[in-house]
Amino acid sequence: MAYKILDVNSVVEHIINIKEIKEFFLDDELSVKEIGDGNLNYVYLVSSIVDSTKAMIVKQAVPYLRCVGEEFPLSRERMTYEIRALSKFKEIATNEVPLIYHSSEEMSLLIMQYLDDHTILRYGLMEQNSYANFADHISTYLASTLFFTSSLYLQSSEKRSLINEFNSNTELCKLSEDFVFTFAFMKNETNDQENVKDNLLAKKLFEDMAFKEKILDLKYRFMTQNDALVHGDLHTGSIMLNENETYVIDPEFAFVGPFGFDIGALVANLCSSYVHHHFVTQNDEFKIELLETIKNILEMFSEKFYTLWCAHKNSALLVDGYIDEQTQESFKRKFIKNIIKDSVGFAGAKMARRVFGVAGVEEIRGIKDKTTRAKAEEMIIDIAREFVMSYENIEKIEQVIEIIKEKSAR
Ligand code: ADP
Ligand code: SR1
Ligand code: MG
Repeated sequence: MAYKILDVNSVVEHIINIKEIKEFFLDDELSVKEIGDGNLNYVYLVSSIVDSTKAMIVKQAVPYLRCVGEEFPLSRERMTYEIRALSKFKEIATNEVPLIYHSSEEMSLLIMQYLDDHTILRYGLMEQNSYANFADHISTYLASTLFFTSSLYLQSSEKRSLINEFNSNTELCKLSEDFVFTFAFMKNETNDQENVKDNLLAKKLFEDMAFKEKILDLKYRFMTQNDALVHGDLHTGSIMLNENETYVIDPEFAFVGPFGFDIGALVANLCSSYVHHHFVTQNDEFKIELLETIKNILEMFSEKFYTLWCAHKNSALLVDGYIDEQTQESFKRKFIKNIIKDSVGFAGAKMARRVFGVAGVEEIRGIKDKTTRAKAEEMIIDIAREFVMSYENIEKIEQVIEIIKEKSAR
C-alpha cells in the first residue's frame, strides 16, 4: 500500500479492513482522538463507542519532526525501526512491551495495545506517585533486552545480522549525536534561545572545555560501540506504568549501541525528577524514594544481568572451557561494573542536554517561576557535570547516590 498521511478522519477507514483490527472491533462504531504528546509522531486512540473497553493505539510517523514542523524533514522510515525494535523487545521482555496488533513499514504505521490503565512515568512522578514494582520491572527489561541482544549471548553471525537490521537507523542516530552530545553544549540555533540569552550558566557550560572533552568521549562511544540493541530514547516519557505493570514504548531510536545508553537515560530522567521535587514540591520523602529507585535499578540490573550471563554459556565472546570459573566470575563482575560506569557518563550527557537543548523535560522546563527554574537548571548541570567528569571512577553504586545528594545539599 502506498504511503499516505492519516488524520483523525481517515484512520478508521484505513485500519478497519485489516484482518486483526476487524476481528477486534467487529462492527462497532468507532471514535478517534489524537493523543500524541511526543516530539516526533502522531498517536491516535481508536475506541469502540458501544464498548469503551475495546480500544487500540494507532501510531504513524510523518516525514518531518512533529515538534518543529514540516520545515524539519525527517524520514518516516524511523517507524520501520520502531516496529522492528518493538517486535524484538516483545520477544525478549514480553511483560514489559505492549502487544502489537498490526504493523506496516510501507505506511510507517504501528497498531498496538492501548495501555488504558497506565500513566506516563514522567507525569506520574511529577504527581508524586509511588511505583513499588517499577525498579524490579525495568531492571528485568534492561537486563534481558541488553543481555539477549549482545555478544555475551548471541553467536557472532547472529550479532552481525542484528547490527545489519538496525544500524541503518542513521537519521535518528544522527539526531542523538547532534541533540544529545553536541548542539546543547554550544551556540546553536536549535537551542532554547529564550533561555540561553544572557544566561551565565549557558555561557559557562558552552566554555567548559574539560566537560566538553568528556562529552566527546561519550559521543564516540555512542557512535562506535555495538554492544547490544538499545531502545535509544529511554526517558521517563517512554515508560507507561501502574502499581502492577510497567511498559516500555516508543523505541524508534533503537540501534545496536552501548550497554549503558538506556540505563543512563533512565537515571538522567529520574535525577531530573529528583531536582524537580527538590525545588517544586520540596517533598523530602519522595526525593528519598527516587534515590532508592535509582539505586535499586542499578543494583537489580547488575544482579539480573549477571544471573543471565551465568545461565547462558557459549556465546560469541565466551566459549565454555576458555577460562576457569573464578576468572569468569571476576571478568563478569568487572564487565558489569563498567556498564554501570558508562551508564553514569551517559546519564550526565542526557541530563545536561535537556537544559539548553531543543527538547527539554517538562519537570524542569515547565517550572513557571523563572528564578526557581534557573536554580533547578543549575543543579541539573552540577549533577550532570559530576557524572560526566567522574563516571570512570565509579566503583560502587552508592557513589552515584552520593553525587546526587552532595550536589543537592549546597
Ligand atoms: P513519539 O514517538 O512522538 O515520542 P510516543 O510513542 O512517545 O510518541 O507517544 C506519544 C504519547 O502517546 C505518549 O506519551 C502516550 O501518552 C501516548 N501513547 C503512546 N503509545 C501508547 C499506548 N500503547 N497506550 C497508551 N498511550 C500511548
Ligand atoms: C530534535 S530532538 C527530539 C528528542 O525527542 C526524542 O524523544 C529524543 O529524546 C530526541 O532527542
Ligand atoms: Mg516519545
